[in-house]
Amino acid sequence: MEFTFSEEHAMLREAVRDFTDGVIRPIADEIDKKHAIPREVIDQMAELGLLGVAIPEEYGGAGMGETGLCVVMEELTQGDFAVAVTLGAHASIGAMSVLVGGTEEQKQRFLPDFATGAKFACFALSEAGAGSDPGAMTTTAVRDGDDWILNGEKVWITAGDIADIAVVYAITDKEKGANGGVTSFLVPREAEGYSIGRNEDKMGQRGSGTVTLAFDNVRVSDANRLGEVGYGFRTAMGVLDRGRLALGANCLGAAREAHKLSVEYAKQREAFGKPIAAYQAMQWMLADSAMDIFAMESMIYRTAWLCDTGQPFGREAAMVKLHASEALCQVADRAVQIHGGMGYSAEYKIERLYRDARVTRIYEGTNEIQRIVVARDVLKRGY
Ligand code: COS
Repeated sequence: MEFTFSEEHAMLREAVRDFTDGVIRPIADEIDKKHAIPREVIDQMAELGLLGVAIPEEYGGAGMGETGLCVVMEELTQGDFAVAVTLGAHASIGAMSVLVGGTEEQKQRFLPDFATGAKFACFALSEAGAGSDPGAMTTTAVRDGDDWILNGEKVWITAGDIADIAVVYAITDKEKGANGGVTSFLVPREAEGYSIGRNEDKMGQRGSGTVTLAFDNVRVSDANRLGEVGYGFRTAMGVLDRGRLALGANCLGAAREAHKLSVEYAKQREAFGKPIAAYQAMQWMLADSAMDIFAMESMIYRTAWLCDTGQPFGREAAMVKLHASEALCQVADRAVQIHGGMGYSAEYKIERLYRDARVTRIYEGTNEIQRIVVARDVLKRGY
């Protein structure tokens, strides 16, 4: 048993850390306030190879697996959650839809452009009436000769504002429902009838675009149907397994940052004539956060190893998502408490970290859904 990162993964971490410190940290506050990530940041991440970090080398990516993607997510999120989650929309669930559900021809056609960032992808599954229960979606795709005609509306689509290609999940057989009745399509943004709605005004992660995508008689070639007809739900679930794992790594990064700032503050801030770090009340909070971070890290990288070695990891990914998001919210809450009034002021990073953390218990499948995934698997496969 070994608990070390490979040399490649260690070098990747160093490179992303330098990028985060040099490029993202200095503008993170501005990204939050202006609700926008400068395009150059995305382009620089593409130049660094981060957009294709988990795409296999044979398709033009870095071939560093989910472990590599988790390393990238953990480091980037320490600088800014919105930047990391934007990368995730593309690298973790958008492009991954092709890797998980695409044919060999589609992998060769789409992944090289996704790897370089020549094309940016997003993942369009949720609808206003179908969030936790995506099988209840109403977006339809109807066959018309060599094409499909898509109609419907997707909501809460991260990076839908900048994506060149949306992976859209649609009903192709209403009778069959989720299992067998959903198919996914690669839809280019220039397609006629494709429109991008307003950017959601969110509590946190405000720099990332969260938009509605509407499809009004959008014609999509059958060549852009992702995998088999009726396999869309399975593809979505397989992709979300990866998305949940990568989100865990986001939570780890954010928790590390909140904890680091808390330790520094507790050592420097004085009350009753000594640093507050000298008081047991503070020490217990710091100890609990350190423990949470250790547990997150252990779960995340063990699950990434399961994925990268081709073993089942869906249950573990759901546990990672559930645990890491709950733990992050606890760590962020303690960080505010340790910082006192400073933690509540928008002038300090802790306030943003606290706001950014809250949605992690909701998106990528609510934590209530994660418990269902875990419980079903426990009852099916045992432990
Ligand atoms: N990997 C691959 N295939 C999977 C899968 C997985 N992890 N989980 C389910 N499937 C497939 C199976 O093939 C299953 O068919 P079988 O019963 O033959 O095995 C089929 O999908 C249907 O699965 P299930 O019956 O479990 O579907 P449900 O409608 O009951 O939904 C939950 C299950 C609730 C777990 C699912 O709808 C879910 O994850 N919801 C949350 C969605 C979400 O995360 N949304 C946020 C997206 S924003 S990025």
